Amino acid sequence: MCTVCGCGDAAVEGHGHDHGSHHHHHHHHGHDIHFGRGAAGVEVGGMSQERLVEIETGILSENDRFAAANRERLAALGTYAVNLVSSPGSGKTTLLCATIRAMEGPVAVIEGDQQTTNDADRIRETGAPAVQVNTGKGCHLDGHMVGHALDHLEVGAGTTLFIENVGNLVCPAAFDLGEDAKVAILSVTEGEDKPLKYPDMFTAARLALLNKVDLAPHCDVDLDLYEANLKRVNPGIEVIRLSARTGEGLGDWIGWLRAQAAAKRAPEAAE
Ligand SMILES: Nc1nc2c(ncn2[C@@H]2O[C@H](COP(=O)(O)OP(=O)(O)OP(=O)(O)O)[C@@H](O)[C@H]2O)c(=O)[nH]1
Ligand SMILES: [Mg+2]
Repeated sequence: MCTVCGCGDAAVEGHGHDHGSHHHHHHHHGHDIHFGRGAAGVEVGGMSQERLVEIETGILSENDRFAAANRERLAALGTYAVNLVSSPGSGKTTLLCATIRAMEGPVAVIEGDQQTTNDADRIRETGAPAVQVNTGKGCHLDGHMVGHALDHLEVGAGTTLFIENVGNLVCPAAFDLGEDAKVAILSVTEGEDKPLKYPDMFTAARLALLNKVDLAPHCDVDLDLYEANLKRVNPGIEVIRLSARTGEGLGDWIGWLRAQAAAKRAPEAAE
């Protein structure tokens, strides 16, 4: 759990416990330590597991109320929304700019960063409307922030709303914003083991975009293993390999968005 946001949803959502080990500490050579095996999925010095679960449940249920209101509002407007989550620098903004330039139909963007309006400025250069949300010490967007940002955007039937979350592979996983899908972006330079080391994010995501494939020949990266590790954490996750720089795979991603938005408008027809 981070002391700013209190996130760490393992206990609340009932997953994330015991990632694969039935060994006790003293069975390990090298004295490895795991602080995430209690009911709260996390330890904070001086606090009981029960108190931690209580705090997390309070924060997340409050967030869920705002997220539900956003979801209702977006459904009434006929707007499809994705929440883009990733570590810093995986290419969210670059990919968004390329996506906006390549896709048809209206878009709107909410940009989350601790500081600066750099990313909203980059989005506005494409001609798309964007609202920057600065979180200060906050490490993720929450439902309340997104509700306020929506007040400053014109979204309507057929609009695709992109929410670029704060670059952070941990905390944004726990916070529903009212989106239709979380989409995780990973870049080939980060290493194939990231899904295994930060599983909550990839459990929460419906689609993983494996970005910067143009750099794969320069990295010691095994793309098949990268994909296998994603499916180990989340067997249902879809994966698209792409490059925001060369445009490779961009059509598949835009096709995915189009299909998801169509399924939201006419759920029975999409079956
Ligand atoms: N070679 C290559 N570089 C890329 C690609 N996509 C993004 N980059 C570069 O990666 C760097 C980070 O890209 P951003 O789009 O700012 O990443 P971000 O995820 O929005 O970063 P934060 O918002 O700070 O978390 C920039 O230098 C981009 O030019 C790609 O597909 N290939
Ligand atoms: Mg960015």
